[in-house]
Parts: sequence; C-alpha cells; structure tokens
Amino acid sequence: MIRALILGGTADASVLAAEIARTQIDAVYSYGGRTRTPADQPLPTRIGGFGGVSGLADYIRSEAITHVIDATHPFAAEMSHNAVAACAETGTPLIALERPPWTKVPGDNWIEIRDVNAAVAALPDAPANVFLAIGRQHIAPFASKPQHAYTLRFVDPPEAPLPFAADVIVSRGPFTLEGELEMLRGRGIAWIVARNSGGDGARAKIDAARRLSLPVVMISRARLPERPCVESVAEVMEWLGHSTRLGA
Ligand code: 3Y8
Ligand code: NAP
Repeated sequence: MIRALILGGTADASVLAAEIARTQIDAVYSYGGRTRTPADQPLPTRIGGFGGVSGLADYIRSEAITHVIDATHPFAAEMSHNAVAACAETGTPLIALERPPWTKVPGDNWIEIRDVNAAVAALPDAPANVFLAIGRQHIAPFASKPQHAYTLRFVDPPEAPLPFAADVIVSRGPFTLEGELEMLRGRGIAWIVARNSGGDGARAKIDAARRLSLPVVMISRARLPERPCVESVAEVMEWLGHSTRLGA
C-alpha cells in the first residue's frame, strides 16, 4: 500500500496534491511553515520543519511513508538535500517534481549571477528604483547599497524592521502580466532582481521586464543533489501508479 509524503509549498505541488486526492492515494502534504496562512490542500497537511535529516527519517518511519515526492521550490535547497539523505537512510523511494528554469528569449536583458551578494554588486552605484522580487529571507545584503529606492514584495506583512528603507507590496501571487506592467510603470522601476524560479506563478514580471526593456538581475539556481527528477505531475502519478502496479 502506498503512503506518500509531498514536500510542497509551490503551485506545482498544489496541482499534484489535487491529482493525488482524486486518485485516493493515501498521502500527506507538508509545508515548511514560512507563511501565515498557506493555501489549503485537499490532503491531510502538516506544517513546519521535521528537525533536519534525522527528523525527516523519523517521520518517514513513524508515519509509515512509502514514497516521498520533493515538490519544493528550486531554491528550497536544504529541504531537497535533506530529502535525499533521509530517503537514502530509510530506503524510501524519492522523486523530485521540478519545473525547468526560465530561459532567455530575444528582448530579454538579463544579468545572470550566482547568488544574492553578486546581485547587489550587479546593481548600479547611481541611485535607481529597484524591485527586489526575491521575497523576505534574503534581502539583507542590499543594505550595502542604500542609495536605491527599493520596492519589495512579501507574502505576509513584514514583522521585523527592514534592514533598509523600502516600500513593501504584500501579495502572494501568482501574478499577471497586466498587474506587473502597471506596478513597474507606476513605480518607475528601472531594475528588477529575481531568482530563476521557473514556472508560471512568477514569470509575469520577467515578461513585463522584456516589454519595458528593463534589465533583470537573474539569480541562477544552486546545484541540487542527484535524484530522480521529473517536470510534470503526470510523470509523478505514473511513478506512483507504476509502484502500485508492482504491488509495492
Ligand atoms: C510557504 C505557500 C500557489 C503557490 C504560489 C510558485 C509560485 C507564487 C513565485 C515575486 C516572487 C518568492 C516567494 C514566490 C513564488 C508562487 C507560489 C511562489 C516568489 C508560497 C507559499 C509559501 C511560500 C514561501 C515563500 C518564501 C519566499 C518565496 C515569495 C502558501 C506563497 C519570492 C520566491 O515570507 C517568507 O518567509 C516567504 C518565503 C520562501 C522566498 C523568500 O526567501 O522569502 N516563497 N510561497 C511554503 C511553506 O511554508 O512550505 O503560502 O500558500 C508559494 C508560492 N510562492 O498557491 O499558487 O509556485 O513558485 N514565493 C522566488 O524568489 O521566486 C515571489 O514576488 O515575484
Ligand atoms: P529551505 O531553505 O530549503 O529549507 C529550510 C528548512 O525548512 C528545511 O531544512 C526544513 O526544516 C524546512 N522546510 C522547508 N520546506 C519544507 C516543507 N515543505 N515541509 C517541511 N519542512 C520544510 O526552504 P525554503 O527555501 O525556506 O522554502 C520553504 C518552503 O517555501 C518550501 O515549502 C518551498 O517549497 C516554499 N517556497 C520556497 C521558495 C523559495 O524561494 N525558496 C519559493 C516558493 C515556495 P527541517 O530541517 O527542520 O526539516
């Protein structure tokens, strides 16, 4: 009998959860507990960390999990590393559901860099209106360039004081091209900093930047550990169905 654990937190994970609920496969959906009111899921849901690799391995054993699907965000690297280690330790089949990165198309003006510190360095010295579309957790390094007028976008209102003066938009997405064009034009944004999340939920700002000929400082993904990886919910369902067929 299958009992699947979905490491979620993305739009793709929500689509997978709906499909799994429809097929009546026994499953649990897991959020990391980053946002105040995460979207409801049609599956039993747990919220919060497991307590590192050992905590996840204990959870897999105590909850009799037979399959783990890592459907976390491409930048949720620590969770992905822990899933590989815990599944190796417990001998549990693991698959990752990961959308491909966005690729440049004619008209895109990307400055591709590896991490947030390089993103700060890529911004000009002369004051500019800068939109940081990288969430809440990794904005501190931009305090070293306080001359810019920053716009941030968070899922929840900021709880702590910000490391630099900034205007905060509170919105969880997904975002639309029209909405992004209006926001960027209205604020006279001249630079965008983004992470190459892939998927549709956040790509509107990239399309809007192209339309407005704005430079995008694009943070590339860190390398994730080797593990079986698919790009579609259908392939995950086949993987689960395949195991069911073998009576696992
Ligand atoms: C808690 C679940 C859906 C899922 C929505 C996707 C699309 C919108 C794009 C911008 C970029 C950013 C951020 C973003 C996107 C989707 C998807 C995606 C980027 C929720 C969610 C959780 C989180 C966590 C949150 C992070 C933050 C990152 C905002 C739910 C809404 C910037 C990533 O305040 C915090 O601590 C927020 C933390 C990790 C990155 C960061 O470092 O701040 N996502 N986002 C998940 C959990 O607890 O396990 O609340 O319902 C999910 C979504 N975020 O329902 O359609 O699928 O990718 N999320 C980035 O850099 O791309 C926004 O603003 O343009
Ligand atoms: P991370 O840095 O890779 O993980 C840090 C720790 O958070 C993990 O070691 C684990 O704690 C806990 N954790 C993360 N995801 C979890 C999950 N789905 N279920 C249970 N625990 C989880 O993670 P992150 O980048 O902060 O992302 C957190 C969540 O937000 C994930 O669900 C991710 O899919 C979602 N998200 C992230 C981004 C992004 O830009 N990073 C964008 C959209 C959505 P323990 O070690 O204690 O187990």
